[in-house]
Amino acid sequence: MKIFHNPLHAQHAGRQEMFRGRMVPCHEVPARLDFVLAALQSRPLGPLLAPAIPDAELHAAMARVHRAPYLDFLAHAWDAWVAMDQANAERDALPSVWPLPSRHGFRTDVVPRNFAAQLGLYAFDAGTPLMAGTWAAARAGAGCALAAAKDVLGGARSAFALSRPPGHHAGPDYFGGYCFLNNAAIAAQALRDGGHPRVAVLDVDYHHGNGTQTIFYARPDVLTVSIHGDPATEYPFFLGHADERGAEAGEGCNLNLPLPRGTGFAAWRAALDQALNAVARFGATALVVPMGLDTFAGDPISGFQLHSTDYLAVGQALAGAGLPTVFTFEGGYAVAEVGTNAVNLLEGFAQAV
Ligand code: Q9C
Ligand code: ZN
Repeated sequence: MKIFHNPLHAQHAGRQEMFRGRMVPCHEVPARLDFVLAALQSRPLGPLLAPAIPDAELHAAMARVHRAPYLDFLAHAWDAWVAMDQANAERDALPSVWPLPSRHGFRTDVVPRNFAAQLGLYAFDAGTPLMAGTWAAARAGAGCALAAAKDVLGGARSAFALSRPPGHHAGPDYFGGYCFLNNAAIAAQALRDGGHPRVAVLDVDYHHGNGTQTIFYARPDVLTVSIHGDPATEYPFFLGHADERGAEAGEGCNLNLPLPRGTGFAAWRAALDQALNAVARFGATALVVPMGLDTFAGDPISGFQLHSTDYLAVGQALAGAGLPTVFTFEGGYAVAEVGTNAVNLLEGFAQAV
């Protein structure tokens, strides 16, 4: 399994996120990726590559799943933030005002000139700081996802896009949940465009993959499945319920499997079987796994009870789908354990193949 890692990831290093009225240290830190690299050093799964995708090709792939005005906003966000006030150069950008989209007549069709208001138009939380290197890091990360998809299109059984910031909360034109560009969606769309007629996304992060669901919600050619903490109590709260089944031509092509906080491996594993059955019934010819390790019992912001050895079994079960598979790196905030857990999952997959 080739591992496409993002050499620019550390340029995205948020200092603080807003949590319940206070600023707290960011959970989504560069060390997360370094721990995965360290675990891969002692248990190599394949060559480590830094992808170099030509700019035009990368932009075209991002534009397949994100709207042009949003990509343009991200490309210029840091400069616009500093232009508001030179003192902003010392602080990360976070929104503090929102338009309550689709409620009470707030306008989202007019992009405000005020940049703080633009942040609120394009972000859905105040926990996702944007800084000078965010665009470079996120874009290089999308390059990892695209490179992994191309490797699988070239015949590889699997590939891993080892990148941060993560992606599965980012939608067609918004960021949030520590995510800016939806790497899993970019990979899934690249697999479609490369000739796979039906692609499945099976999201195993603790949090609902709201961005990926939304991007493909009306599409019959991409199945999105997510196993996650029940949004009644867990982030992202406003999407991820079991009755969201897809829309229009995509009716029946979204499956949410919310589980209560506190869920242990036996019940989680049963949900994974349900998810894999849906993937098989759909007739997918390729699979994308947004791989979050925040289902781990020791995760500081999540509520499932998986243990490190369980991830070997998760990888083995995923391999049982028998599909060419792209893995993207999503959440997992027990920083010292995230490398072991990620490599356990991937090793379980690789050894089962
Ligand atoms: N103080 C991913 O796992 N809210 N994103 C956390 C904790 C945001 C998680 C609040 C969680 C986002 C990719
Ligand atoms: Zn998560």
